[in-house]
Amino acid sequence: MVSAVVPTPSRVESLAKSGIQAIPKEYVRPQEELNGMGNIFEEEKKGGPQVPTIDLKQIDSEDNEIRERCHQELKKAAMEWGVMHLVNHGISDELIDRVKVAGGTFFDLPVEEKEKYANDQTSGNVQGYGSKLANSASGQLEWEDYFFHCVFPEDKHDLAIWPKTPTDYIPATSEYAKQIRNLATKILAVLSIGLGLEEGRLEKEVGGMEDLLLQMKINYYPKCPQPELALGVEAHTDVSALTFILHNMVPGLQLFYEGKWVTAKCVPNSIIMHIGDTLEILSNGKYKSILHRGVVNKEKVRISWAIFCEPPKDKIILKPLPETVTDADPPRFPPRTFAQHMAHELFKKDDHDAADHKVYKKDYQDSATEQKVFKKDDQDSAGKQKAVNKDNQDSAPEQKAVKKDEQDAAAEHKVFENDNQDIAAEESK
Ligand SMILES: O=C(O)CCC(=O)C(=O)O
Ligand SMILES: [Fe+2]
Repeated sequence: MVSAVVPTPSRVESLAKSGIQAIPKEYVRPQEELNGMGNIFEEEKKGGPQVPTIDLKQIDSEDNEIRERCHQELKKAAMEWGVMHLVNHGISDELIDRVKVAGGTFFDLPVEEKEKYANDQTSGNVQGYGSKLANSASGQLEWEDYFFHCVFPEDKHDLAIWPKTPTDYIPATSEYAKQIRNLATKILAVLSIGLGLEEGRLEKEVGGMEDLLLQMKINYYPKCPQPELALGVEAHTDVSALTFILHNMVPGLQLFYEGKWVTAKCVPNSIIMHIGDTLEILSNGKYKSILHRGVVNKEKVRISWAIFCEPPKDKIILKPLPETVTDADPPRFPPRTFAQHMAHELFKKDDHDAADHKVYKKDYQDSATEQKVFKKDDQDSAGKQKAVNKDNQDSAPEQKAVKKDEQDAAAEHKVFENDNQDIAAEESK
């Protein structure tokens, strides 16, 4: 007997290539999330506040005044926006082109070839080729496929799971990761000085050369027949210390700045850098981790290459550094390991209590009350932890994978996938 059930392609690329004119309902975001989502090419041209561009040419200048000016600009952007375009970052255009060609060539392979690298989220392994699976919290999906793997340090990356085609993928991506790692050290030094700390302090606080883990996520956003209804990556903050992003010059990144979605322009030869939650916590909120999302379009495939620089999951307790705390500015964040922080982000997402959603919204929009917010979070967290554990036991495989991922540093993007559908919903209320 022929089954009447047509299997839904699990890859967004296959769905996009099937010629559908309307996207399946799982990809249609709730109305509240769709505010400010006009045509991304039009949005990119708009005036108004712009993501700052920081020129790093003088980051190491021997001239104190010139060096200082560069450091001040970086610090200001980290405090006001928490995201910036870095230019003259010291990584050659040739190497960046190789990374983009390698990732692009891999994604040009037929889906069946890429499936050989498919991850197994049901067993908690998110490394490899994947797409978001429906989760019990919302059943909502994202209009993207991705490739996710650890790229640094070398003793923690598993070359066996990296794409073998094209042959330049491994050399180009490894070399780029090494250079990003060195750039991270320089940036962390400037941000340390910006807080009045010794220049090596933040580097040490996030794990140093041995323990800071760099994970690459190549986001592949196929053309979408109804881009005004979908999101490539839903609204989230990065949990990392720093994130570095390349893209193929197709607009799509939006930042939630001063209550409005701002579209990042495509700046040639730049690397986008985000301050993540880890540095926001260590600096007691002085450096910002900005809410952002990925928007899709009808005309062009978009690809971005994000490298998340993450502290080790259990070794370090993240909390505001004593030097960033005063009587007038007490700790805004309770002590948590990185794994606990990721789990906490996850429950904020999973919690259907309307009052808690308001608290979440306040986290991002009202720094004056942030302190109270976290106090309340802490009082509630014991109860919530139970709720989440239970959720994970009886819900879809993906959520189980996420639970397991709390023990697995590869989890970061799972948190993205789960944590923020509700923030965007909240902010538009
Ligand atoms: O595609 C982008 O520009 C952003 C993707 C992103 O935010 C992420 O992967 O965390
Ligand atoms: Fe992100």
